[in-house]
Amino acid sequence: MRDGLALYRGWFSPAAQENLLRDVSAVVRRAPFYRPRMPGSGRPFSVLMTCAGPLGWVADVCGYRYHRRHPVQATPWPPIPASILQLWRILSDYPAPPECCLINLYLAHARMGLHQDCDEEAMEAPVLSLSLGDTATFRVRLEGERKSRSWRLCSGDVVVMSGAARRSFHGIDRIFPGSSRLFGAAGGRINITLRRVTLPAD
Ligand code: MD6
Ligand code: FE
Repeated sequence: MRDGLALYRGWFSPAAQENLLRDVSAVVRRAPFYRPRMPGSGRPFSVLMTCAGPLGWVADVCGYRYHRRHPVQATPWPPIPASILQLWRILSDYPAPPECCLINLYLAHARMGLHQDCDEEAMEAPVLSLSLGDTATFRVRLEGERKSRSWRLCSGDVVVMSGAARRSFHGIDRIFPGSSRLFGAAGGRINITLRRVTLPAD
C-alpha cells in the first residue's frame, strides 16, 4: 500500500487454505502449541504459539529470543512446509530463505498488543504473514507516525512489511469467532509469520 506495507487480499484460495491447514497441522503434531509468557512479569500470552524452521521465536520470563528447540519438549523445530517457503520465494524479494516460521493460534478472546518485530539481525529482509480461519482486526502504525490504521484480515490474506514498514508497530485488536468455517465449528485463527533471522553469508 505504501512504504513497504502491503496487503494481498485473498492470496490463497479456499482450496489452497485447506492445503496449508493440512501442512500446519502436520507441524503442530510434531511441535504442539504452547503458551508463551511475558518477559519479566511471566504473564501468559493469550495466543498459543509454535514454530517451524531452524530458528523458533520463543518468549518466557527471561526474554524474547530465537532458539533451535521447542521450549517444552526440547526437540528441534520441524522444517518449514514447502507451501509456505513458496510464498517467501514469490513475495520476499530476498536472496536467502526464511529461518523462522512462527505459528500463532488465536482462540475466542485472544489478542496481540502493539509490537515491532525487531529481534532479527536481518532487518533488511521483509516479514511476511498469512492468516487462516477467523477474521481479525489488524492494527498498524508506521514508525514515526501518530495515527494507526486498522484492517480486517481474513482467511487467505497475506501481509508484507518491508522497507520502512518493516519496523511498523502492529497488533491484533480482536478476532471474530465463528467468522470462518476453515477450522469447523471450533473456530479460531492461525497467523503464520515468516522471517529471516541471521544475515546471509554474502
Ligand atoms: C497476527 N501478526 O496477524 C500477528 N508481524 O496475528 C504479526 O505479528 C505480524 O502480521 C509482522 C508482520 C506481519 C504480521
Ligand atoms: Fe509481529
